[in-house]
Amino acid sequence: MRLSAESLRLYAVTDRTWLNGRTLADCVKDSIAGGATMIQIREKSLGYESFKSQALEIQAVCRESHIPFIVNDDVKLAREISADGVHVGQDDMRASDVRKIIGPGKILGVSVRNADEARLAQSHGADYLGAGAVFHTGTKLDAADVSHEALCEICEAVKIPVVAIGGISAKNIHLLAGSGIEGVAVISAIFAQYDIRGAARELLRLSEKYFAHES
Ligand code: TZP
Ligand code: MG
Repeated sequence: MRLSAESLRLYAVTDRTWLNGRTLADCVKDSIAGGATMIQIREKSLGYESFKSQALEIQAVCRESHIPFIVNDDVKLAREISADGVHVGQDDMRASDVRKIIGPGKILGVSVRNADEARLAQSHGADYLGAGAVFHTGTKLDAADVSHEALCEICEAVKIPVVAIGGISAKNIHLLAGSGIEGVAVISAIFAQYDIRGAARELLRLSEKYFAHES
């Protein structure tokens, strides 16, 4: 599946912390019903087999909705189950090595914190970048801060699309307007909500308002 700017408008990244009796697949379905445009499975506490079975369930949900399904960190699993793509951080496998493993037709996302990392990731074959944390987040405790200025520099430095991540909610998303991002990647503002569908709907509305532009 090809990556479009629209796919990056509301990138929902999973976290099983707030399931409250719901299944992850149901939460993902709700997020898509609300308007999530791309899904990443990111589950740091699951062993390989559980991660794989969750990934297969979420992949089926994404296929039904025709939206890209991305696996966090685990490049081999992404290849094994033929996910639409994989997302790696600066401490994971090098983007150029990931690209060799997944091939040219898959989506490769890379987390970056500054313009140098952004340029390097682009030259290593990244299709999109995740830049953050742009706001304070309780979800990733070791996240580095990316200032508004640094976010603008990242967007300026590369031709590939950039999404912001970290502490983004309906209350602060407007502060990212004008930075050059194509959309937002969100965990708790969707998956920690009781009304996942409503939360996603409002975030998509705001993301389209601030980041959809003729390109
Ligand atoms: N990378 C940088 S911040 C972050 C990740 C994975 C966590 C984002 O979670 P939330 O709940 O949207 O702040
Ligand atoms: Mg990682």
